[in-house]
Amino acid sequence: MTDVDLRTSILRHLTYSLGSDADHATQHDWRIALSLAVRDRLIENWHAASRATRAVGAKRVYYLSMEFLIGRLLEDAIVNLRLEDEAQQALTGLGLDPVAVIQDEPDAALGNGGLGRLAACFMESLSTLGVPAFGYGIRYEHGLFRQSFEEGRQIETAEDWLTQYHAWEFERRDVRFKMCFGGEVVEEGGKPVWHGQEAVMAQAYDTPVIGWRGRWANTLRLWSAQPLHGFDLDRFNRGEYAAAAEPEALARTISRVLYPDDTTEQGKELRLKQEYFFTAASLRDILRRFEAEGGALTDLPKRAAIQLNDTHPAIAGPELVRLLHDEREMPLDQAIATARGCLSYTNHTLMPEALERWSEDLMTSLLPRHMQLIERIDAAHAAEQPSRSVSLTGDGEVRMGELAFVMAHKVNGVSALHTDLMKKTVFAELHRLHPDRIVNETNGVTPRRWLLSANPRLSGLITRTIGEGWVDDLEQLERLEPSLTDPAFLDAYAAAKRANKADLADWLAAEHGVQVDPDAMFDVQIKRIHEYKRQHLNILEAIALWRDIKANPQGNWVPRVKIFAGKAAPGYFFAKEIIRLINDVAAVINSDPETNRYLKVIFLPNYNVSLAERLIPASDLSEQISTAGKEASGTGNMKFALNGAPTIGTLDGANVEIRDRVGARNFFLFGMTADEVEARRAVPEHAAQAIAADPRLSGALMEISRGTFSRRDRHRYRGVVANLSGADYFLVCSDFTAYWDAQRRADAAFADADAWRRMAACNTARSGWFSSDRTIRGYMADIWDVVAVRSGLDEAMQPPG
Ligand code: CJB
Repeated sequence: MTDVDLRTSILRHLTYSLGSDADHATQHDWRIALSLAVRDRLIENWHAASRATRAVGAKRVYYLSMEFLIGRLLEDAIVNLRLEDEAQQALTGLGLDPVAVIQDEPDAALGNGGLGRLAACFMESLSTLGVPAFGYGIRYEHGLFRQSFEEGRQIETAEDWLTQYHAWEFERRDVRFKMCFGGEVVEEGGKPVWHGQEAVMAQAYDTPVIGWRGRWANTLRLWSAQPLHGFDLDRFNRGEYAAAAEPEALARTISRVLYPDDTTEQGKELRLKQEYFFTAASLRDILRRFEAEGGALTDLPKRAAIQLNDTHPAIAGPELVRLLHDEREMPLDQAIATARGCLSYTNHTLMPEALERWSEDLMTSLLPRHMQLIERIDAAHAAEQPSRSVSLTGDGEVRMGELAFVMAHKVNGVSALHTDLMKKTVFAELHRLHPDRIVNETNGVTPRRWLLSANPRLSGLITRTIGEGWVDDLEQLERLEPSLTDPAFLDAYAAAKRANKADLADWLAAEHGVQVDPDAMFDVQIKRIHEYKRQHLNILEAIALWRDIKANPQGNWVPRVKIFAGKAAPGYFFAKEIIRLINDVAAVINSDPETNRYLKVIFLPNYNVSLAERLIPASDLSEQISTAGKEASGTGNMKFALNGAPTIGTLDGANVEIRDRVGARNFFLFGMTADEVEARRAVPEHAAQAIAADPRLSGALMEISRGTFSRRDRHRYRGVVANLSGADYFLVCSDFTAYWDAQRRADAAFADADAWRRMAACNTARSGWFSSDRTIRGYMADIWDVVAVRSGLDEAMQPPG
């Protein structure tokens, strides 16, 4: 149906795909009809991309990830296919509100945070660059939980995006594999053979991922767990109604829910099952494709680059060895070398609690053959080391980080600082043994979603100023540099930001009943709630500022709106206390008539990709205030800089590289460095010292202690205060004074409107390097050894639309 205009196509889908008509259609019907009409426009290029890949026998990238935080897909497709105007006209012509139709789509929240969103940006960049790629993951029935607040507390409810018809996926009934767990390994004909005990079917669902201008599309293939045999009719006929459905329910459990833990490993059996389930199904699919195309198995590394996104798919090492050695009779050493030639591993955190370890008992009972192979791999690796200092197992556990490292030909960190710390800390020994294995690939974000689509006012201005080339060559933003001294450009830049802020203020009033002044500074911290990210440092500063304003209400205060959003892992008590504290503080401060012209605090519920798209273009100040050495990279920091919100931040993760690029004068730096953090922790009573030295800090803590924010429950935050004034592992108190000072520098800078808009525009002009297109080019050259296929084939493909 690509031969007709979009309006006709929408109406046809409404009639023939949905069985509805214009008089009765709901918003949902219109949204699905539009989605199908847009989808029609990309299918031919999607097929052409796989034909072109097969025709040249190209090497493919396989990105294995437990999480793909893709958000809404309709607007992304419309933007990448350049259908904005046509869609707008078609919808308004049909009497519909385009924004409402687009926003009717639920977010696909198949991820927790940065790691999953990075995978989604990478998929889009791979398609934009025309690199043949598959993303492999799990089709969770329930993505990340929905968050609401009850008396300030986080309440979690199940997310159910799949209860609505999902217009973007195709079930592939011909792509399904039987996956086994448990059982035993027996010798048969002189070979070990694994007889699994429990089995489920991995069923593939494909979603096309369209690149910029629709020239290329790759596939996101998500596995759903299904029973081998459906419903048990015999049991049903015997009257055992619930039992008849049991096998189905059990099998489906594997792809039922996304684990809501971010950077904390829980060691749950179901989690290991999920990891093995999607990894093994993906490898089987990769081998099936390779074998169908023909070639010697030892050539697999020439045709398949398999990226492990964190350790979650690290079982790929032993599984690929098993498929090659046990099932295809490749000698063990050769199988290990072949697997290593394909595999590479990205580390996303140095936090010890995030590095996965599985008990050997659990591994042996669930994956007995893999446990044997891990021991063989370990022995082969030990034989290479003079001191035999590194082992894949120990204390009854299998170390997945070490396993991934040993089975990968390249291991990468996600920012320069993080990669450096990897070499010095968690992987120091392995780095000594394999000095060429660790490389750095600083993260990036896709400019199509995070600038072009999320911020049409700013992207329109940029395009009017330097043309449209920046969209897939983001470093062209440098060409804005001469305009940074052009008052007309800066006026237009400031007007775009002001209009975005006014939209946000309207939305806050309409949806959340809070009034904010669009001329106040919008100071935004949005990310997972975690002690290392230090939302509590931010709220302590808010309390101190409130007290200062109260002490001098006639002062020359710079009005601020502090906006927070983010979810805490349901089992992470302290993070949930931070959420409650922020909500409690907001309630008191926002209702204080003496101060609320100057200071408001808002915690928006249910942070997700769509909320980020709404907030970032309307932000003035980006809070990136983690304890140095803890945030591997950050990617929100890049989105803010690109959208003209200068950072207040520590020298952590990619902040370091952002500051290098935007310039020290356009970045509010504060706090200890990673080295200083280590030294400071060793100082006895460091928190007490810091509190004694800063009356604002002690005043803010005292205010919490005396119950100002505790409603009827005076001791509510006793634990929080005890933590901060005691061990204070994340050094909130020790960094407080420097943070306060940096905030006042930000106030002074904001008060000079001309200087501020130049600073904001500088951030945009100098953030072009943080495109995920650049990151993917780095992986292609340093890790995958793949080339784009698109070039030269564009002509042969269908032009979009
Ligand atoms: N990260 O989101 C997660 N989950 C984890 O389990 C471990 C790390 C984040 O990954 C991002 C992408 O690399 C980083 O930018 C971020 O610093 C890190 O916390």
